[in-house]
Amino acid sequence: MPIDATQPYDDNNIFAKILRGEIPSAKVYEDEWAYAFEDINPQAAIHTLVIPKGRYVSWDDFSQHASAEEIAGFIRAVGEVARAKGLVEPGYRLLANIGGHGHQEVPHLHVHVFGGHPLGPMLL
Ligand code: IU
Repeated sequence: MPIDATQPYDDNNIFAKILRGEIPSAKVYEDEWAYAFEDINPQAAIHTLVIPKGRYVSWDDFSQHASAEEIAGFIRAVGEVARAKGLVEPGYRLLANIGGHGHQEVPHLHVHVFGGHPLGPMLL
């Protein structure tokens, strides 16, 4: 079920539990600002999720309330993940779903990193 992106942050959401190490995840990258792990239900050969360490429900929440340092750190981390996965030369795709129409299912901001083969035109 998609979430309401205007809801307050829920510390019991599954990605909060992954960040706290309460639920295992296949870690790809971590720094001060972000944590990245393999999507449990991959939609491409490479499908990694990057999440900010801060408590942000969605892109809307993050873009309004995160500090400039957090925003810069998170965006740099997404680039680091793509480089760590060897995706820069062949290319890759980033996606963030936001709220109901965006079909966001987990209420902690995440950016999907897709790659590993030609992805074709973007389909909704
Ligand atoms: P969405 O953008 O909120 O729709 O994407 C949620 C993603 O989180 C989706 O690709 C799931 O496969 C993925 N995921 C996960 O990797 N581990 C989990 O425990 C759960 C969802 I729940």
